[in-house]
Amino acid sequence: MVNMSGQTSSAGQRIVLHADMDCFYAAVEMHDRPEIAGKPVIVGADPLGGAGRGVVSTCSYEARVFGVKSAMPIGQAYRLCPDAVYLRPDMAKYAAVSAEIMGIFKSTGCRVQQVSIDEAFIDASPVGSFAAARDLAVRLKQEIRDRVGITCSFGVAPSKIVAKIASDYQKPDGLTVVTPEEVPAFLAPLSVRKIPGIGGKTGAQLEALGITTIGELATCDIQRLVGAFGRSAGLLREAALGHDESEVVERDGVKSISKETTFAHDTDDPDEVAATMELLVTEVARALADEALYFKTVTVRVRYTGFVSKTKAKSLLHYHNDEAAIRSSAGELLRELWDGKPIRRLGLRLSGFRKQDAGQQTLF
Ligand code: TTP
Ligand code: MG
Repeated sequence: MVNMSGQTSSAGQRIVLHADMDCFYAAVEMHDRPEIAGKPVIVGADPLGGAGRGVVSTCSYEARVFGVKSAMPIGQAYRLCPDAVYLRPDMAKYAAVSAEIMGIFKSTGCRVQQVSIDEAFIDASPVGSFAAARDLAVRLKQEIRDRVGITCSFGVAPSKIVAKIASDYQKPDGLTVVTPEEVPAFLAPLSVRKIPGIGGKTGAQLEALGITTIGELATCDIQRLVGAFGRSAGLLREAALGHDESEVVERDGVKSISKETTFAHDTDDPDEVAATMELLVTEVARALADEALYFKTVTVRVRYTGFVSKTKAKSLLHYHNDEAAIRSSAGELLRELWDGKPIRRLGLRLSGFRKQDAGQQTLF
C-alpha cells in the first residue's frame, strides 16, 4: 500500500503515528452491550456496595465526569458514582480485540510497535507527508469504528514522544497533527506532567522549581535542572524540546514479565509481605494485559537479610491470563518458600507465554 523503501519520507522527515483507544475496556463492554452505552461504566474490582477491595481498571468518559479514574480504589469510585454500571474485566475478550486492532495497523504495511494492550506507534514516514499521514489516521480511525465498534485517538508528529503527547491532546475520538514547525508552539503551554514518564514525583520537583509548563522546561537555565536532577537533566530538556530519535520497532515476543520490591526495612511481618505480594500480583497482571499474553509459569523469589535468595517456580496445566490465577499460584509458592525469616526483597515473575489460551487455538 505504501512505499516501504525507506524509513523517512521523500522529504527525509520522520512521521510517527501514535494511537490510543478511548477508555478501552469500558468501550469494548459498551460495544458488546448497547444498553449500557452512554452510561457511566466502571470496569474493575467488585465494589460490594462500597466495601469492595481492589481498584478501577478504567471507566467510561461518562463516569470520569464524577471524578472516577483508573487505579482509584473501587470503594472510592462507588462513593463518587454509586449508580454506575460496574463490570469485572474480561481480559480474554480485550486481548482478542487488541489483536484485531493491531492487525488493522499492520495491514497498512507500515512498521507497528505495540506498546500496551490499547496503544501502538506506527511509522508512517513512507506515506511521504503530514497531510497523507493525517488521511491514514482518519482511515484507521474509521476502520476501527467499523470493524471493532470503538473510538480511538491519534497523534501524528515527527517523533514518538510528540506523537504520544498529541494522541492524548484531544481525547476521546481525537486526531492531532503536529508538523515539525509546530512542535515548539504545541508543547510550550502544556503541563510538564504531559511528558510521558514524568510522574507525580518529578512533576512536583519541577513545580517546586517554578517550572510548570513544557515551554518553561525547554527554556529554563540548564544548570538549575542539573542541580535538581543530575544526569537526567539532559533527558528532561530533550523531552521538553520534543527531541526523540528512537525508532518505531516491531518487538520480538516478550520472554518474561517480572516485578520486584525491596522493603524499606527487612520484614518478617506476614501482613506486610502479603500486601507487597498483592501489589506485585497487580503489577504483573497489568503488564501481562498490556502485552495481551497468556502465561503458564509463575516464579516467586525471596531474598533474605544477607543476600541469601530462594526461588521457586510452578507451571500450570493450562495457559491463563487472569489475576486470580497469578494470585493463587504466587500465594502458594510464597507459603512453600518462605520460612518466616526477615525478607529484604520479594519478586514475582511470569513466563511461558503464548498469545492465546489453548481453548482458543484452532484445530489446525
Ligand atoms: P489507558 O489507555 O491508559 O486508558 P483507557 O484506554 O481506559 O482510557 P483513555 O481514553 O484515557 O486512553 O489504558 C488502557 C487500558 O488498560 C484500560 O482500558 C484499562 C487498563 N488499565 C488498567 O487496568 N489499570 C490502569 O491503571 C490503567 C491506566 C489502565
Ligand atoms: Mg487508552
